[in-house]
Amino acid sequence: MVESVNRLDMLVVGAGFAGIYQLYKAREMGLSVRVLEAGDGVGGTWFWNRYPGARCDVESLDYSYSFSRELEEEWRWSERYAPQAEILRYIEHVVDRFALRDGIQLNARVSSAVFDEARLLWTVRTEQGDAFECTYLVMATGGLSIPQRPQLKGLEDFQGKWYHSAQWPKEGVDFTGQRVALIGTGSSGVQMVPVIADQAARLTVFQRTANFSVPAHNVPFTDVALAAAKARYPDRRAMGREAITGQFLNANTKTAAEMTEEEQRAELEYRWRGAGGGFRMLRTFADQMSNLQTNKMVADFARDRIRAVVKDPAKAELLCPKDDLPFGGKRLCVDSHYYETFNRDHVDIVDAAAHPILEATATGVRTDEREYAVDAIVFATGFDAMSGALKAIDIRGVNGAVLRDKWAHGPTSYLGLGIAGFPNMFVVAGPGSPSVLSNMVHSIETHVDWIMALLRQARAKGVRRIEATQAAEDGWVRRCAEEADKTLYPRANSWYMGANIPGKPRVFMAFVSGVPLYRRIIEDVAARGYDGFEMA
Ligand code: NA7
Repeated sequence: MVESVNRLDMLVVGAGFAGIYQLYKAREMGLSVRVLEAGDGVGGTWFWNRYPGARCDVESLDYSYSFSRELEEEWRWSERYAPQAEILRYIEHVVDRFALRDGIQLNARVSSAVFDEARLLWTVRTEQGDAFECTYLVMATGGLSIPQRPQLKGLEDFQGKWYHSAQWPKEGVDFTGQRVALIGTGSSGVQMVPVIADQAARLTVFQRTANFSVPAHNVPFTDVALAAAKARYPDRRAMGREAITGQFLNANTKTAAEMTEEEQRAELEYRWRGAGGGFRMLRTFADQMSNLQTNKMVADFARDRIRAVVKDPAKAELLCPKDDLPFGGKRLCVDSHYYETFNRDHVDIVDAAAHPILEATATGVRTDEREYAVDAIVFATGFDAMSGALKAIDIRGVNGAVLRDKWAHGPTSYLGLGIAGFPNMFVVAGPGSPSVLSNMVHSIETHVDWIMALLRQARAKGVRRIEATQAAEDGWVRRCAEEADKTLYPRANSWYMGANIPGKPRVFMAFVSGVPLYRRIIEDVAARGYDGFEMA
């Protein structure tokens, strides 16, 4: 049988925020382009993560595309923090509004991508048996798209139902009257707890590490508030661009030492409640992610709030993060009534560090202490973050070099955008960039715009092969490590460090020094004619 191969200028892997914008921009430039998407719908993260309470913890006005003023004007966000279903509707709207649907192939999980040096083409294959050839390959595969679940002995014998937060059934799950075990207290678990508690007869939360969570202060938008916010949209976007996380958080520019105790207290209070909320707490003091003493001040404040809310002192102590975890070292959780939920009689917390879950039984889960009889098990146990999605694909570059092998000791790249040995392949919002520490949509737009400018210039100059040099990549990897080492981030066993996956190399995978500095760096590279890239 002769295999039919589709030839395109560009293939994009993934139809989340990144892939959709990449498609839009590639079409604008007149490229023939297709997006391959594993799911049977668009939306990426927002397609898969349908668990109860799922919402974005970056404010909706920021966590949205900025490329179209009309889109900004016409879309109506209902709340300060948008729920999953609304974000998915927004993405669907964007796809229709910009007539992108015919460029997206669903149910197409990419299994391999192989570079042909002689023809300067990538051959991309899907698990479903399709094959494509393309000049440019853009990996828009997401930082949190490979769900991670502990290999729980006996799960196959469990007679109830079990779920993973990122593989949630489309039809939803009704836990009414059920006894539910929830494993994991990262952002997903923290969002789920209050909602499942409303339905379940009993909710037992298995916590291995207590993380910090701050109140979202989520509110519905009134028409007046939304109109006022939209009138200032360009300013808001401009301030976001200059903010370290790509969203305006009213960062305090003073270190703790530059403030009186009274001022410190007022700053902490402002960020915890009222006009604050959410990630503003990460910007309480300019030095909170570099100075242990300052960080401890924020951490102690947060622990005091937990103790003030949770009435049972034993539960409160368990929910308080330990001293060795810096505030913000693991990604900060943003919640709506998480701690309050533990005041409900039918909600309990189990110390899964002291008493690890050993196995599932036919009727529940067993720790080294006792068995918990449950009807359902919910895994909110996270992802093989950042490098997982690219390592899941068999990517082979120059001379058959395998990306998985190259990344055996941790992901490496130049600027997070290009990888030596893998010409004409670009990564959007991947490791080596600040994206996972930022407003992801902002970082995605920055990356795609940069890639398109590079391709425009390459085409104008007749360049057919673009490849990061090994020296440039080595320099960038060093720089990322040096920047991270100036901070408290590497102290935490976070998914930023790969620490949540047994055996995964322990390296800090993001560029930690913020969106504005990163943008200046990549713009300077462009201005110097893309130094660090070989263009032939
Ligand atoms: P996270 O943040 O990686 O959280 C996963 C949680 O699951 C975390 O509390 C883990 O504990 C826990 N976990 C993982 N494996 C186990 C086992 N075997 N036993 C007990 N507990 C376990 O994933 P999320 O989905 O919540 O959030 C991911 C990102 O999505 C989030 O950061 C936002 O960016 C949005 P640990 O801390 O490793 O001890």
